[in-house]
Amino acid sequence: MEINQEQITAFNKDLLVEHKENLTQLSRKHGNLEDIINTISNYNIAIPSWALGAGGTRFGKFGFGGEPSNLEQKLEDIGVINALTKSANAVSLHIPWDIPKDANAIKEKAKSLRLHFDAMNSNTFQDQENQEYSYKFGSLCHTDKNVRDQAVAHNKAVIDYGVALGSKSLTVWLADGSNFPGQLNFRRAFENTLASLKEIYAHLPADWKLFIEYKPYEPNFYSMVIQDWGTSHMLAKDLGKQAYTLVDLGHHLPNTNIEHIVATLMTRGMLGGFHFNDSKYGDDDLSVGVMKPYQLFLIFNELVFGMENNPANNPIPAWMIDASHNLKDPLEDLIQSIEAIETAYAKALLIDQKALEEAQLQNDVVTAQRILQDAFNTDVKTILAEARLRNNGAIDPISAYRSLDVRNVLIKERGMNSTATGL
Ligand SMILES: [Mn+2]
Repeated sequence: MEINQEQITAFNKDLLVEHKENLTQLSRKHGNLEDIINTISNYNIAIPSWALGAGGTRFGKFGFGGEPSNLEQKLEDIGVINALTKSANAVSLHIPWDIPKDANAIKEKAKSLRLHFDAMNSNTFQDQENQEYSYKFGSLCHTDKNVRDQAVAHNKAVIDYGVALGSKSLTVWLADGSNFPGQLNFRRAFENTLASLKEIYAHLPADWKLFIEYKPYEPNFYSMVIQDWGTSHMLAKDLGKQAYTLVDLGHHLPNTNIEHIVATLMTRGMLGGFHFNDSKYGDDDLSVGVMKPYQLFLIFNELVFGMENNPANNPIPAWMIDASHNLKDPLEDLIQSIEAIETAYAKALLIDQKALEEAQLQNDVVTAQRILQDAFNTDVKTILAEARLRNNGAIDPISAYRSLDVRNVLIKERGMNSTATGL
């Protein structure tokens, strides 16, 4: 299914007058909003190819109709999200779940939907059919060189797929670790991982980046080889200038001060990628902003400050939604996540940075808190709607999605029992 411009324009028609009134009111209160509207209208977040189907848990998976059953259909679904939000113009591919059989045809398909390929993702956390060696006891860290070689070769192959599609980066997340004390020699596992990563790094084209994602626990519950940002940072530093740390919001122990980590990494130009989701307890992969919107806003405060004050030359992070959709229609869930991300971003852009710095220098704690909370408490829905409108997107994407009856159209096209590859 493809959504055309006439459908969106027709949907917007009824909402236009009220929207313009809201915008006038908001501008009267907050002054010139042009810069913020422009920043939001230029902002895009990659959608991972595994996010378009029903997500599973350890206990079950409940499908819904019309899931995309091949890569072309996944691109079409991202095309729908992008047509409505104008904020999702990239796809992040997972190999081997979504191996492009004909790279040129897939590239053309993406181009026709005005999409491009963001970071590639390798997978050495599962065994694939016909695989010679098992990753049961790790991949890049494994005690057996044969297993490490196989995992390195897989990552190199993922880079090659990405080159063919025009991607410019590889994200490595490892499930490697141990479940029991004594199972793994921490230092040997670290050194093996570094040596394997060096081989992968050597295969990177000169204009590519390597993102190293960390996670404190799960699937291993005693130790993870790349457990935290410090370990990721050490590995990236040892690899070289093209390697960066990737922050996934769900990959932290409860109550970790993630905004502080973001600021620290940006001090050294080491923040390369960012995975959005939300959680109540662990790596819950819930819709972005559904549990801790204030934390997300504080993270964006650091991102905005870091991007505006950037002597360490951080790249613009590779943004991606990394959530799972067990209950909601994934397309609606992704649209909600995009809105939550842009809400936090727009609110962070409203912060009066000069006044905040002044308050900090005066140690005026009360004023500093007020500046943040005033920005957080501003309703920025209208800013987001205006940003979408200027790109010919929908004023209210979820309502547009429902009024166009997208899910039922997809069910008619693909049937009730189609399933997407992924976890
Ligand atoms: Mn992630």
